[in-house]
Order: sequence, then structure tokens, then C-alpha cells
Amino acid sequence: MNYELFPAEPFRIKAVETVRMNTREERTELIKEAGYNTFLLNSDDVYIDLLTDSGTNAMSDKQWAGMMIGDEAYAGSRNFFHLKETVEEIFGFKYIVPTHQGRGAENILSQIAIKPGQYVPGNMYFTTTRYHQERNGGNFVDIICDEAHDASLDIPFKGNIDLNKLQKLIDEKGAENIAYVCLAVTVNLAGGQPVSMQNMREVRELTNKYGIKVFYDATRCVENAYFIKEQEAGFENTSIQDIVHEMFSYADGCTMSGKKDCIVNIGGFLCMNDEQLYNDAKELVVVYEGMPSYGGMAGRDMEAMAIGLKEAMQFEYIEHRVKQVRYLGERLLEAGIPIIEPIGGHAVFLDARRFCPHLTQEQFPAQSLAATLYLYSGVRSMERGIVSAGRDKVTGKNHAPKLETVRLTIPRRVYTYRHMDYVANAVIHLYEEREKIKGLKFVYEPKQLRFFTARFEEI
Ligand code: PLI
Repeated sequence: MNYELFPAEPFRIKAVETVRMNTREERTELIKEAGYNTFLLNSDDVYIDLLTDSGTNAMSDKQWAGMMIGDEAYAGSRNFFHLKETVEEIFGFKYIVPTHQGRGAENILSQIAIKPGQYVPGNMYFTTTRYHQERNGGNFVDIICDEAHDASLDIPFKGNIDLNKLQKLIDEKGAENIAYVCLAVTVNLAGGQPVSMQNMREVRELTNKYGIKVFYDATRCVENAYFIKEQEAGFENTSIQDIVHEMFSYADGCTMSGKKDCIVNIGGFLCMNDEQLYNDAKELVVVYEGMPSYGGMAGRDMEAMAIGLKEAMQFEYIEHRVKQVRYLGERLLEAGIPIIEPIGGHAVFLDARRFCPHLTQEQFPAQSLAATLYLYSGVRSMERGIVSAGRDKVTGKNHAPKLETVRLTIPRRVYTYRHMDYVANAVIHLYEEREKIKGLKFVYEPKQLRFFTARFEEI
């Protein structure tokens, strides 16, 4: 591996948090007590926590300073106006509705923009996003390109929408039966794969012909912008902020989980340009979140988010972010470990089908691989496969996604390359003993979003 390709951390460390390594004997008990579900482990029992990049970011000194100028007024907080100006400058949307996190925005958008029975095409599903769409009577349809479902296919922009699939859906169901297109940048469950600017432009052109709205899931849009700058012709010399701005010029609005690319620990928002839709959203935000000028966030959190968004636009920040993830992925590839390729923006995804060929998908190989990695190393990861996919709301059968993965998700500005080495070594060690990974069965299966709290035992 060429170490020159990986930039050093573009920050100095000012405050540290001690982490503790426990023993394998302790972890044997702990993972059993947690029902082989890494979500149910206590943070204190984890050595390196790669469960998620959501809300696990390290804030900067400037963000912490911003927390001190939080205006906690119930209405009209000055931090709301700072956030609104920042969002307008970066994304170009007129209206913003703050929410406590991304799913708060999804809840409101799904209620105001979906009529029961309508279709909601998207580039692969995300758990909470699809849940809210279906809860409001929508039918989710996956229109991501076929390549996205093939873990070993190393091609750029695997998050792209297949325009033929979208056209076919419009022809079959009628434009009036499509609530909106939900376009995620990047696509989390496809492995953090980006969408090209060209694809966004083409989706806009096609939907404009039929008057169909397009809402982006903006959660990891800065990572997406980095991939465009790095890999799409014509954007080499464009700034990250200008790329983000152009991306969102092809959308009618967006939902955002601020816990990712806004580099904060909590918060989200919903944006749009349509005044009527904004009024509808305001009527609901007061029911579920709070006044339209805080929507479930403290004033200080809105300030930290405004500052974080600007920091995320810095090239050095996002280059290091994406390349640190790539470093871990490259180390695993060098050792012959099967992962989703190309390496995405926020995480390295182990391909559990190839890692555990001795297990069937119904034996939850990714769930078991995540549990066993914790047992071996104290590293916490997350299942993103059949357990996360849940059951079909009509037939009650398990969705059986082609991608059966374990996600090693890297928090922003938290860990160093040495931590990545520890994780890589742990995965390589486990791969050598992979036949010891046992199948699992449910002992408790929640009705919705089951992966969060389900419990298992070994078969
Ligand atoms: O966790 P929320 O409610 O702030 O955001 C929900 C959400 C929406 N879209 C996408 C693409 C996500 O990744 C997402 C949350 N992701 C989590 C929690 C994750 O661990 O990936």
C-alpha cells in the first residue's frame, strides 16, 4: 500500500476520551447478554466503536465555542437564523424546518407529500426512510442501478438511479401516482456509494417532464460531493461547496440527518422551496418536534450545526474523512477480505456472504459476524443485511437483500489511522478462523425496525 496517498489528520487533538479494553472472557458473556445484537452492548464495554457514524462525531473548538452562544428562547432563536442562512447559502433552499434528527424530517415529509397508495421510488432503501414512507401509505420501489446490488463490482457511482427503471415505473403507474423521487446522496446501504452529478441532472430532466418532485436524502451529501470532485470529469477544480450547491439545484427539497455530514451529535432538518409545502410542514413540526424555529433542537445545537456545515465544506476535512475510510478498506483488500467495492464514503462493509459461505442468509451471517468480531476484538460494528431489511409489509416474509453485510462505520474526526490498523488486524484474524462463526436464530423479534432491539441465540 502506498501510505503517501493517505493524508495525516488535518487537526490537532485538544480533548481526549479514554477507552478501555476488556477481556475475551468478559466479552463472551457481554455479547451473549446482549442477545448477539451489537446495538444492545453498553458503550463502556466497547474498545473501538464503529457501530455508526451517526451522532458520534467529534466537534471542533469553534463548534464548542458556538454552544456557548446558544439562544434558548422558545421562539425566534438567533441560532435558528444562523442555521437558516447557512443552509440557504450551501443548499440553496428557501425554507428550512429543523427537526430533532433525520427521521423527524422523514416523518413530516412523508405525511405531507405522500397520498396513500402512491409510489415512492428511491435509490435503495434506508430503514427509517422506508418505514415512514410505508407508514403513510406509500409503496417504496427500488430504482437503483443493478450494479449497486453486486458487492464485488468495482465501478464508480454505484448509487446512481437507473433512469429506465424510473421511466418504466412512470409508464406503468402514471406520474400522478408517484409521490416523489427519493434520491439519497450517498447510498448508505449500498456501501456509501455516491451518485454522479450527471445522474442527478438526468433525474431532474426526466421528472420535470412529468411534474414529479425530487427530494434528496442529504445525510451524507458532502461525502458524495468529494467523490464527484475526485472522479467525475469536469469537477476537479470545483470547490466542495459549489458541487454541493449544484447537486441540490436539481432537487425540490431534502431531508437531512445532521448527525452525519453536519459534524454534530444531534439534529436534522427538512428543506424545500415550495411555500405551500412549507406551511404544511410547519403545521406538523409543532405537533411532533417543537416551534418551527427550533424543531426539537436546542439553540446551541443549531449553532453547532451551522458551524459544522461550514467546516464540512473544507476540502482538507472531507479528503481526510473519505481517505481514512479508504485506508481501512485497502488494508482489508490487501489481505483478501471480501468487502463491498469500491470503498464508500462513511464505512467499510464486510461482505458476509463471502466471509461466511458456510451459513445461509436465514442463519443471519452478518449478524453473527458482527457479534463474533466484537468477541474477538472489542470492535463494535453493525449488521446491514436480512435483519435490517425486515419483513414485507404485505406478505410478512423476510426481505432478502442481495447485500448481506457488516458495516464498519467510521465516526468523523474521532479515530486515528492506528485505530484503523487495530480494526484491520482484528478482521484479518477473524477471517482466518471464519468457519467458527455460528448461525443465529431470533429469540425476540420486534415488529418494526427490528435490528435495533432484536435478540438472538446461537443455533
Ligand atoms: O438517525 P437519523 O434519524 O438522524 O437519520 C436517519 C437516516 C436517514 N437517512 C440515512 C441515509 C441515514 O443513514 C440515516 C440514519 N443512519 C444511521 C442511524 C446509521 O447508522 O447509518
